[in-house]
Amino acid sequence: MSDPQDDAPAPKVRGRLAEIKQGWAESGRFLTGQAASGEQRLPPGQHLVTNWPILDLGTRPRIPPERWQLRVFGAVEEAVTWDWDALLAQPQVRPVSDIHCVTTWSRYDNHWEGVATAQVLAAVRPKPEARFVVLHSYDDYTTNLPLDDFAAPGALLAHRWEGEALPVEHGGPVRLVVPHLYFWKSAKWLRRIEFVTEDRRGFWEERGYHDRGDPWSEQRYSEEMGIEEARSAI
Ligand SMILES: Nc1nc2c(c(=O)[nH]1)N[C@H]1C(S)=C(S)[C@@H](COP(=O)(O)O)O[C@H]1N2
Ligand SMILES: [Mo]
Repeated sequence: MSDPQDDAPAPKVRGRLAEIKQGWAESGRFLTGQAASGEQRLPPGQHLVTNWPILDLGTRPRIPPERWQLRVFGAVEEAVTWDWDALLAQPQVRPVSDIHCVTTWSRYDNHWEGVATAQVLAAVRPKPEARFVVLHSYDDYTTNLPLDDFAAPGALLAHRWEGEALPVEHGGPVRLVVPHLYFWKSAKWLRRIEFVTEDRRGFWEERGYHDRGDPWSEQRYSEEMGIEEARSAI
């Protein structure tokens, strides 16, 4: 099945916040250079918040659940398209996890509900050569993940948060949640999941964010930028 958006150009950075964040990526803002120590729950350079900030490119697509569809395709044995009913017909999980955003806020104990990414793998059966996943969203945002990170325990396609339908501004009807990586990897308004054999950078990864984004080793920005250069730019 071909999707008319497959060759769509990169979305415009519309919001002021997105512009500011792109500037931060370019200047290496928020790099502390500290290493994460042992048992601490808060990754280095992060501070705790109790609200839930909203971050995106400034376009918040409103997709009613009855019009929402997810295409899962690429290097898989069996591509599938799930509509809302098909998503709800999958086994549901209710993990609790912390959010760590590259802009330095973290939010503890988020109660999610949805479909484990492991269940997505079981449905499509990635080919042996599939090594990365590209997420495509309804706002044309993209982000990339190694297959192992996508499939990690705790990762899910979330449609509920704290017992309520996931709010539109946080990516409803359905978003990805990959709690062990910075939150830019958790695509909101999820539309397509593409399994690929070679890594392909997404929206922020192309603009100076780290390819993997592990908060515990402060993988905020691309190594190509150089940590000294990044720090001296703060
Ligand atoms: N589709 C889409 N997903 C996205 C983004 C976006 O702009 N579009 N922004 C990312 C970034 S940078 C962050 S920090 C989180 C923010 O999620 P929140 O607004 O629910 O806190 O969403 C991520 N997922
Ligand atoms: Mo972010």
